[in-house]
Amino acid sequence: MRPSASLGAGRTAAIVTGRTAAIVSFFRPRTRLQTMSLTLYEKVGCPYCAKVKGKLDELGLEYDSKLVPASRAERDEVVAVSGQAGVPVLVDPEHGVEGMAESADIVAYLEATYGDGATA
Ligand SMILES: N[C@@H](CCC(=O)N[C@@H](CS)C(=O)NCC(=O)O)C(=O)O
Repeated sequence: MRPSASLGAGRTAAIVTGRTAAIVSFFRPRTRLQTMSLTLYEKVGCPYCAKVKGKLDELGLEYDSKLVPASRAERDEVVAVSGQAGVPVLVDPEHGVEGMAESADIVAYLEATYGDGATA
């Protein structure tokens, strides 16, 4: 008797189902279609920015990176979009996000908007 012959029908079905699910998952797009680009204001060596970039990469999202000046006094552009000088700040015109600050909020937003369970 071959080893596989000793498996019950249910077990065999589970294996087939598991493989099918894996194949379906492989071909399913990881991300939703982006028609307008995301912009991330960031600073070199910024750990909060790295956290957001990790999420963008995980979700396979393309984005434009804008490095802010080291001096807070010179960050006119990021202040104009977000009302404050800290980074990271995300802009997502497609969803009306003009300048979202706070890395935790940005990560949660990206997951909710572009993650597997996205409804937006
Ligand atoms: N709670 C904020 C902290 C962000 C933060 O402290 N960012 C730093 C850069 S890593 C910053 O903007 N510092 C002010 C500065 O660069 O002058 C977040 O999680 O986004």
